[in-house]
Amino acid sequence: MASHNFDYEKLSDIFSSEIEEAILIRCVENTFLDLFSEGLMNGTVHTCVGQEFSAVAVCSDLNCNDWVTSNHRCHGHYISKTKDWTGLIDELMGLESGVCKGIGSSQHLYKNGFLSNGPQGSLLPVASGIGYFLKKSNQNNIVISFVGEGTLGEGVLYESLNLSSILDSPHLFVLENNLYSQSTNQAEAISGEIIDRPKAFNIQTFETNTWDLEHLFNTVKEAKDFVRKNKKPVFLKINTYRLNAHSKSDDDRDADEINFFLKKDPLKNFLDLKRWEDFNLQIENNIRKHIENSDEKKLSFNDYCHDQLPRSSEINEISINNNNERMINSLNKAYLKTLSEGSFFIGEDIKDPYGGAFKVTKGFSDHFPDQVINSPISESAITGFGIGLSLMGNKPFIEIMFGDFTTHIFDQLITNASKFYHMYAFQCSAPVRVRTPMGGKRGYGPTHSQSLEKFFLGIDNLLVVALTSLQDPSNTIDEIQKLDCPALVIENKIDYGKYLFQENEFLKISKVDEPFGLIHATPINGEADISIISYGGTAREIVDSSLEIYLETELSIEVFCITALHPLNLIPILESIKHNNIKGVLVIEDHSSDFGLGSEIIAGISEAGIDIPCKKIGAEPFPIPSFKELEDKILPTQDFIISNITKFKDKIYD
Ligand SMILES: Cc1ncc(C[n+]2csc(CCOP(=O)(O)OP(=O)(O)O)c2C)c(N)n1
Repeated sequence: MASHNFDYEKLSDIFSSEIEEAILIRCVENTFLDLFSEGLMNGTVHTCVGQEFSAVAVCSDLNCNDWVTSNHRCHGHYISKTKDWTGLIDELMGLESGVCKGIGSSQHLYKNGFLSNGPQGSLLPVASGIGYFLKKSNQNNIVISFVGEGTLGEGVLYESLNLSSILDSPHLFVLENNLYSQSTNQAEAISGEIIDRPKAFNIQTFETNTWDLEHLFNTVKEAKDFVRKNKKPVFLKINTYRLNAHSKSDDDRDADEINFFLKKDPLKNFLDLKRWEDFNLQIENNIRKHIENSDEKKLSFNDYCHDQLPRSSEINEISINNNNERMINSLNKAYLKTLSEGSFFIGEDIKDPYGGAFKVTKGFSDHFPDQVINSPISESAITGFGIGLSLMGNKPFIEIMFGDFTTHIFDQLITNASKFYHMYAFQCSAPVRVRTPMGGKRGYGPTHSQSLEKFFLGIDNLLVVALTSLQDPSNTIDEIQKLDCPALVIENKIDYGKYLFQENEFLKISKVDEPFGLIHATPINGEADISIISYGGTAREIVDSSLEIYLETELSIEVFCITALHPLNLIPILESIKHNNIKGVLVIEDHSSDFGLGSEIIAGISEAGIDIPCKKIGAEPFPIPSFKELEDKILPTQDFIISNITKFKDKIYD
């Protein structure tokens, strides 16, 4: 529609406060470009010049408890939702007075129900979870997610549309269609009609643009009212155009095309009027004064460098007395307790009567029907959804049916859960818990038998815990629930059916190092020759095999079973090895041993100056075959362990 069709004088009266906000956004964006070109800012910036009225229409009149998630082009959304333009400027200038103390800068903002992140689409399932929580807590609030049309290429967007639709999350998806994804014209990236996509999920759609302001404001209001009233998702497509480069100066678009949109830009047309020209100057002046008077203070290294992971330094041995029950029952009871404390459980096929592929969640939905959600096969989205719930104060458990499928959740754990605490300057936490069974020895073959934990070890601010039937898991799960960091909780398929360990005539076990309790199995008679370090179901197998190991190798073993794989506290193990005259250390892992936990442990022993033979063994480095004879040769079985210890013995007594 050509610009002369609109009466900008008349529109000035109808939308005066909205125009003021749009001018403020444009001035702030232009200031950022100036500061960058003067070398006064670090990193990058994506301005929304040309798109401002989208932000103003969607965010300017929200309730304070409504939520907004956004992407890399988030400044306009942020200003409209929070009105905090000074905090935004300070943030991009890297100042402690910035909304996230200068840590997040342009793309990573968090304040009063607003959050943005750079990786496209990653916050959509988080928003879905936030919306669901708002609805469940009977709040008449909604959540809004902004994406660009380029993000239609991301799978998690469709998982999120589906999840929000199925669960009736009051979630407004706003697609800002500016025709380009960075340098790519949408004709090259998008097939079919955009608006048909949400319709396939039975989601109500609306469409408008940033040139016809009356249509824009009316349509946006209708869309928001629909979400609020019906507690259902809506998809709103806003056609628009960015007048600046994608980020600072990268623009290959046709100059005639840019000029065409410049002429019809409503803000440019308003700024041609004296009234708005004056207002613009006043805002520019305010911004300049703010920058001139800004406090130069920056966050210190010491104030930044702390995380939420449990670190213990006390060595404290307590004996373990397990009930005579199966691991699966103790797990079931321990998790049931967290339900009684309010946690949500989300996963595929977890509701009764099925109760989960391995039956860990049996009985949960019967007892707590409102807290147990059967999900679609959408591991990435349900993890994001759980992160959304966790931002709202819940400590939910997400079940990934087989550990193998944790490959799908990598992005949510790294991009969102593990980072939120730091990148949003300690203003929020994402205590989501992902629980999953790892491991083979059940013939499930190459994609249902893996132990993938090594890929998650060392992710900053992510707790990784491996449960084991050597001890009742309830205490560990209680401890996890006290923490505010995200956690990956590894169960083990072959461990589920075992009875919790009862002291045998050969080994006694105790717990060292609260709170998670490194488990120490020591020979009842006499001292150990070698230490074996392992975790999870494999540690249980080693402890069960201790007599056979002794009879075959004539070596007396002690076993350390590590519960917290990350953060790894080696101090009690190192102290014990030093003081008990241990002659060698063998680390046994479920996965192939290259670049894994064993490498870390042996590095720790070496760094501590303990000069004894060490060896790591694990699965052979090939996909795990299904048929038993070959699976037994690939995974660390009792025979394999005994033959390795025999070889290791020669090395020790060389
Ligand atoms: C997962 C992911 N892949 C790639 C990028 C790099 N990137 C940043 S912005 C962008 C274009 C996004 O286009 P669109 O979603 O249409 O939003 P617009 O920039 O047009 O506002 C790309 C590819 C990213 N941030 N995240």
